[in-house]
Amino acid sequence: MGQSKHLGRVAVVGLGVTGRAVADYLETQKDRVDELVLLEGDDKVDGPFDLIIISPGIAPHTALFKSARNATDDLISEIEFAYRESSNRWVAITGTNGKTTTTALTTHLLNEGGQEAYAVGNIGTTAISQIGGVGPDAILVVEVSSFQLETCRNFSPSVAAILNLTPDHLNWHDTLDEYIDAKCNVLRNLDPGSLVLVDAQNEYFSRIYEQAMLSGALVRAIDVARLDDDPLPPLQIKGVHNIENALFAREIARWFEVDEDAIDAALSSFKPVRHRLQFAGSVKGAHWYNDSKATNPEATLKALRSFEGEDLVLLLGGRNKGNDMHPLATAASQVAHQVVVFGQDQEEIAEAFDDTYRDRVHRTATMRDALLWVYENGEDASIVLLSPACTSFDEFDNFEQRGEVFCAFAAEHLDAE
Ligand code: UMA
Repeated sequence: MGQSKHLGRVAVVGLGVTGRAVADYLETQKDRVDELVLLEGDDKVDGPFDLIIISPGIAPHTALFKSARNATDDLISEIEFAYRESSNRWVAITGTNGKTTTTALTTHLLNEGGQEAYAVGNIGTTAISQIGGVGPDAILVVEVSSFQLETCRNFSPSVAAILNLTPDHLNWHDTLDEYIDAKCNVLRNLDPGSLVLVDAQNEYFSRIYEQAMLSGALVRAIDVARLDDDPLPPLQIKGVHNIENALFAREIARWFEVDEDAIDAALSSFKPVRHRLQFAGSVKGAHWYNDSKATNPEATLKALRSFEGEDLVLLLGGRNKGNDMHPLATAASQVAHQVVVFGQDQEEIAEAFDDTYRDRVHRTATMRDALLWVYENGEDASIVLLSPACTSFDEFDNFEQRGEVFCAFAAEHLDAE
């Protein structure tokens, strides 16, 4: 806990949510900083620096990242920096999908169980902006992305949960191996008394389990197949993946000694996170769901699995992050009867769906057009699902805005009660 350590010459690279929060924090620590340099975009880092805090969106293969690496011996993420600056206990939640819900749910269970806990990290609130205002016993529950883990060095959470892992972000990490390694970075510095939770159903389970065992911490496998032995109370969040999320969150709450009654009550009172299979209302007899947070095919697939047996129209598209859409197209055909593809990469996506769907693939220029198309042509559907499998940046500022537009459209056309 180096709260009073002299920081020397410091650079903050990337000035989005992360960079600005770090810069604000450093402003409050002026006596520990000799010089503060803020950089982004086409800038190059010209060192040497004692410390560089780099934003998660800047990938290791970029010139900016490489120049930062050459300019210091201490290139770290904002999570690592916040960890060094705080003396709190941390719970790290990582994985490909389900991180945000599990982070929010874990925080809810701890708070309802009488503990002071905060949800931080990739979920949207930076850790560094919170550490000054929390009590000494507070628990920081951090949703941590592979981008952030790549530049963690000493980060040692009390609990590390690795939810499912599937190929994602391969335009940021060079290979799947690197992606898995970055996720396993969360295990690197664990104390023997800490807890690791891994997903027993995951494709890469044995590899992750092995690494977890090497960490020396206590390792537990979370297995949704054994739910009958230890059932959950009724949940407001939908889908098998949310059962998995709830099992992880419950195990973490138990580890912090929240009592069973409080856990059950909190599991039942937890409401879905916005933009994550969020019910937006009934329009012309169909239930409309906003799953705008699904920015990769695996997340979309998970959403689809929640609706097996329904007559579903799937809305997807936007800007693809380099993912192969063929496996999604094949799997989707079990659930989605029609597909509306929109946005920048619609050609590539629609082609992947054409083989299985033929004339049941419809193309529209934008998501807004897709909504109108469904409204006019989707009469037979019981479910309308926006789960884009792509980022939103071709049409919107972010996935939140995309989801809000979807919900606003549904709200305007709601069936009478
Ligand atoms: N920038 C460059 N060069 C680059 C890339 C970015 O200069 O090559 C600059 C941009 O000009 C901009 C800044 O860096 O000024 C943007 O930083 P950023 O892209 O790292 O994003 P932040 O605004 O700092 O938000 C980040 C996370 N974003 C990413 O990891 C891409 C947010 O997660 C997170 O909520 C926030 O920190 C707080 O921790 C979003 C996300 O999309 C939700 N995450 C990915 C995901 O969930 O799939 C990992």
